[in-house]
Amino acid sequence: MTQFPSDGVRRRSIRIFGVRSGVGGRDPGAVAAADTLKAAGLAEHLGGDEPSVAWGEIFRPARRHADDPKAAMTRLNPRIAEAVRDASLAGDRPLVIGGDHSCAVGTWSGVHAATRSAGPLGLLWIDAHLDSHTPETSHTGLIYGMPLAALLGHGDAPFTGCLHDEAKVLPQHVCVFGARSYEPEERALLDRIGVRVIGMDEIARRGVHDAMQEALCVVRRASGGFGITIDMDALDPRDAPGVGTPAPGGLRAADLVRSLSPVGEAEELRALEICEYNPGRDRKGVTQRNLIALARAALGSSGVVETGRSARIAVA
Ligand SMILES: [Mn+2]
Repeated sequence: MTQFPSDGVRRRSIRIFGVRSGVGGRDPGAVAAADTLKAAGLAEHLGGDEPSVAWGEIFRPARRHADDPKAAMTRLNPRIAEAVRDASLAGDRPLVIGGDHSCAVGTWSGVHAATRSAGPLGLLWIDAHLDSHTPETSHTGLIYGMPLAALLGHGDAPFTGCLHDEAKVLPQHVCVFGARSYEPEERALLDRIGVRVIGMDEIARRGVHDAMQEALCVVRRASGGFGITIDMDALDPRDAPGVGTPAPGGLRAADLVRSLSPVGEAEELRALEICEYNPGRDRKGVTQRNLIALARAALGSSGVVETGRSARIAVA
């Protein structure tokens, strides 16, 4: 097992990977997210002297698979997974920028490969949707609706078997947060295997902070550390118009930033993934700004040179 710095002052470096692909969804606009964020200075927004932040590879599917999403992601996900695994093993904290959410199979298979000797991995899935269809239950066949099921071991072999032929996360260590738009079949799968789903109706009743406390408890029960994947459509369309599949009635950005800020101090956070940002649909850069704020909150970046654990995120 890799030993990570635990002195409470030095932070792991952040390695950013991009996925230049929207092939898994209905609207391919997420293909432009990584390049747009790189040009907008995402690394600089996250940086300072600590943590150090650097871009790694930006992956893209082979052109010959442009019309075959399953073939495209069958080839691409293991490449993402290997890069994420290697960065994790080197002691870095990967930040993966999708792409549509089908790249989550690669991201979390990679983190799993790096941490499986330490124990199971927890996963917080922040999303308007459940992404838990299998090819048998999907109404559309679109693979961006399937990655969570695949990571739980349900679905097509090329996805469930990415790097290791085993489930990458266990139901008791997964929490879906912010869901409000899904089909009964995918909810039935998650209910049957025992995944905690905290939907928007419950969040509205309890408050974001209280609900997030429970979600973090669920994923932190896993002894191998935990990860967070954020689908930008989890946010209310007022705060994230730049997504391919908007769903009204979502999380307000400031609430989510505030509730994720304590995570920035968590040494057990293995990786962060942010998907489905569609720059072509953004309005006045609001989605991009909120994406950067979420990444800074979850990764504990102050954007200025830090002096240890005292740095905090300023929430507007
Ligand atoms: Mn999603």
